[in-house]
Amino acid sequence: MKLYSYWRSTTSYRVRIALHLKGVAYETVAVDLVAGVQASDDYAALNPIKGVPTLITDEGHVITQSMAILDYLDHLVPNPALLPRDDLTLRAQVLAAAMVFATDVHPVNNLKVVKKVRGLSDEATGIAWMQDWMRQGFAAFDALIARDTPFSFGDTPSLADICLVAQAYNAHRWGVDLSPYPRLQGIEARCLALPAFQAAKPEHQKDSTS
Ligand SMILES: N[C@@H](CCC(=O)N[C@@H](CS)C(=O)NCC(=O)O)C(=O)O
Repeated sequence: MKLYSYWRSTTSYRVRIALHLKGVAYETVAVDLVAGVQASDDYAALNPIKGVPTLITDEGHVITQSMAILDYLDHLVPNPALLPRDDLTLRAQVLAAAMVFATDVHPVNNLKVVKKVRGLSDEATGIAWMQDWMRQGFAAFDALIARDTPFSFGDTPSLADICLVAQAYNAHRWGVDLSPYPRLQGIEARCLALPAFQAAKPEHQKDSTS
């Protein structure tokens, strides 16, 4: 498979984790978001909303939207499962926690949105904007997950953990203190101890400039 990805993109990070967890071989095509490559005609023809990631399947099909790609991968390679299959309530709860980051935090903190906020105000306001949405998201996620499991909902990482780890990367990047959420810090550490999460880390990508 081919993954159009940017090393620091949290949505790309989510998909990289899943590809590694499921042992799917892929090649990375780096999309330089800082240079604006996502808005080029060639890339927009693949991904009309002009964001990463985009997955090209082995059959040559194009899949956009990180959550749709994760769903595809979870069905293509069922084990390890990213979402519970038998317990429908638990499945919805895991999905709901993941969506705190995927649909409440990420969209308002996306590069193009923060650029607009900065344009209307200044750099410091843009950073405070991101920090505020992240803090609200971490507090909500912390309240939604199970209380006494190694990962957010069980003994193995789920979609919720994938979204948490990617969002936590952005929190570290933008100076959001996670110490008010010791459970989330513990889960992040347990995830990052796993080879799949290590391989997917932004700083381990070939387009990393860190
Ligand atoms: N909802 C989309 C969002 C994709 C997206 O916009 N990703 C960010 C990087 S995390 C991006 O490419 N931003 C480009 C921009 O804002 O110009 C997804 O989950 O795939």
